[in-house]
Amino acid sequence: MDSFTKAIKRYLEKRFGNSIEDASERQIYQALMVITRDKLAEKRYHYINKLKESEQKRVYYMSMEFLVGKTLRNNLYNLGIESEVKNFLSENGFVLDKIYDIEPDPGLGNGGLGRLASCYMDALTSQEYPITGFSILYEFGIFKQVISNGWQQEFPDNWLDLGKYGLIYRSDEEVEIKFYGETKEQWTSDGLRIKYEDYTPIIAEPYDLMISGYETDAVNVLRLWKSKASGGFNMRLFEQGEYSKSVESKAIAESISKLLYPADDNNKGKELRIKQQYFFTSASLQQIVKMHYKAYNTLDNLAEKVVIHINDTHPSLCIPELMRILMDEYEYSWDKAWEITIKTFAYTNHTIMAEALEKWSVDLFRPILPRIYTIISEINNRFCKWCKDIGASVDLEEMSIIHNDMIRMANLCIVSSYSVNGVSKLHSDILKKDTFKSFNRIYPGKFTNVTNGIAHRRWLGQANPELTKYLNELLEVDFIKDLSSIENLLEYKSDESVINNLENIKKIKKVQLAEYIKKNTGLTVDTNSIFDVQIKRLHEYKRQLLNALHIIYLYKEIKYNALKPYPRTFIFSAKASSGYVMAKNIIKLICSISEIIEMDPEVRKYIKVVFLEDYRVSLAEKIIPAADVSEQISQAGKEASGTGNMKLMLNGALTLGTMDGANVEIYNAVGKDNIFIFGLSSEEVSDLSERGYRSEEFYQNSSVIKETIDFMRTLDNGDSNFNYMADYLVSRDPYMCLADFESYLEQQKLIEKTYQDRIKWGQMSLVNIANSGIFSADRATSEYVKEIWNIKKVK
Ligand code: GL4
Repeated sequence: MDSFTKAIKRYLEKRFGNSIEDASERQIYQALMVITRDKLAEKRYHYINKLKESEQKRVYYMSMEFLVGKTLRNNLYNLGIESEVKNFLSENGFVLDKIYDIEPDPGLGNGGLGRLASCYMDALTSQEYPITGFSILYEFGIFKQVISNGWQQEFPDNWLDLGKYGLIYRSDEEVEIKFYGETKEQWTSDGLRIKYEDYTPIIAEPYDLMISGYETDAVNVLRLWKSKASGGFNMRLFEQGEYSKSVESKAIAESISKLLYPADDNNKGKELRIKQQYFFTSASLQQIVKMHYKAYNTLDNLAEKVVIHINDTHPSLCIPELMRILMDEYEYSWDKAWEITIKTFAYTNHTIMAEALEKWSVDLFRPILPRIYTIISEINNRFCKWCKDIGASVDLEEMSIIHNDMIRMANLCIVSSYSVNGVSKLHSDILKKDTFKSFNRIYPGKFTNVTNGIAHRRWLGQANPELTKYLNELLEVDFIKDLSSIENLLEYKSDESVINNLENIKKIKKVQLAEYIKKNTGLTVDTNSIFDVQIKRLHEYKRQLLNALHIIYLYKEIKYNALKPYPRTFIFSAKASSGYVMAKNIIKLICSISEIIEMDPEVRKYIKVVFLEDYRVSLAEKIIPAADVSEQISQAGKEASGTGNMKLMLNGALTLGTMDGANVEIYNAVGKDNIFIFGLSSEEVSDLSERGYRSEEFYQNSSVIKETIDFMRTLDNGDSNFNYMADYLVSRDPYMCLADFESYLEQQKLIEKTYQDRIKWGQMSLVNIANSGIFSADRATSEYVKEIWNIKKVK
């Protein structure tokens, strides 16, 4: 530790010519980032040497997204030096929390899928498993959201400006990626060889982010690739005065890693997206193969020493890329290359939403990646032939990789991986029984489940130090090391003083959040009110609209039926993909409700609506510990798992949810008396869909629905979109908000009643915290380790 503080002083002197007394916060920030990074790099050196010596199997985790969150606090916490650094800084007049605020959130992901990847990197590192993440160094991560007059606006997020200090540039490991051009078959004395001509080369530059683990010597790496033109700018054009042309190819090349696509759960066949996918998978595969060959002098044992995990289909071009490298660069035959390939890949599916299952049109794809296209096409031919040979009565319409001139990436992944998993029990069952049922028939045993998990060290240890400290003292077990031991809390279920202490901690977190709300929105919220929270991407299937409809109902009842409900603060935070019009309309609706209530002194005594802009990891860390109610109200069958549900439970919020995704497992863990469940089940949703859902019938047949929607229309003032949304609900309502409305209302009433019984609520909250152990990412990753990857800790 002494050396750490010395290093800070030395850095300030050398870099800025400043002693710590004269340093600015910004300089302290930079010093802490760089010194922490270098300390981790040093640890990494020892760790990687052990790993190399042991010649053990490693995992490479491919993901288009890693929603890393701020790194500095996480690293100091994991290194166990946070409080010393805090004291050292405070002796010198600095507040560590203010230094943390300077760091931007590396927003290299959209939502759950990206955050899951980061939780897994953290958990695996804490457990000393050898894993390397691969992704793209997006210059602009997920956009910054600003709400203006209720409408979402997007602004670029230039996170590298201050975020770059955490990265290490590895100029020695650049690779070249080839796009366009033509492939020619050539017969040589060694047989058929592929010659690739007239291609456009792009360089991938590697940047490493050190991933620290909790109280461990392990340090893993997230490698992020940045694109750059091969050969820089065109000097001849520049000399001729053609300045903009001279840098054109450079600009095109660099556009590849310019920006993260801000769409979650939908797939638009964009050319740049294909380029991004191939860019990072090719760069990563080339590096993996090169390293492996260097270590073993052969690739025959690749599958024994390497697992490549494909996080959703976005990195699926890894598969044909490995085939290409094996055949075109290392001269393997098709059969031998295929044998290695299908033993190397494992694939996780994260969604069954049809619009999110990636498909590429052959016309778009083939010119960009001609060689890769031929390989996919050959994989498909052989697969279809194999199906016929085994005589399986299989449905090739459903299973063929290329169908109607579209390449179906999920099918490619299933055919080419040895393991396919879903992310909750329900989701994995749907994959087997429905979405991929024919595949499940011909590949018995290939499909499995690993229910998601979360990095509790971040989501409890760091986000809620007050609760962590209290539980540590109370339980006398290191539940941060092993979350399963948190179940000891159950012993205190009848201990009123414990219930009171938990309630007091919740209150502290609510006060902190209320301050943030005041500062950022100007709204004053009552910290004695129920904090009812829905925070996640804005998607119709997640049904923020159902939540809004309930608030409109309460408004009507308070205003016209003298209802005096227990006070509630509805807190929303959500980004909408920039092209998603309906999602933006829902944000506008929520903001309009908030405004109307705020203007009405009669109503605002009871209910308030807060929309916090720019949802991101660091904001989630502020909201989650303060939540009383966790809204997990997706249409059943649509949310593959959810992970926010787990984070909220861990912090003592009670779930109000449908039987969807991991809610089902939360229900099983806490029991029916400690959760609020409503709505149609996923089978009921399917049945109703098949029969033909008509929301208008629900509107006509239920007076409460009718009155609420009719009232909603009266709120329209021309600038708001109440009428528009009312029409939408009555005429379309694709996710069946109206079908579930009454049962949702019933559970909301029960919540209100239960909350007022402070002991009962406290006990329910305690039971939730105590049963959250199984949702640790340590548990989830251990299942990957044992059931899928078969790797060992680095000792
Ligand atoms: C998602 C699912 O929508 C979400 O339910 C799940 O928790 C997450 C991680 O498995 O993956 N799939 C996509 S796409 N985005 C997600 O957040």
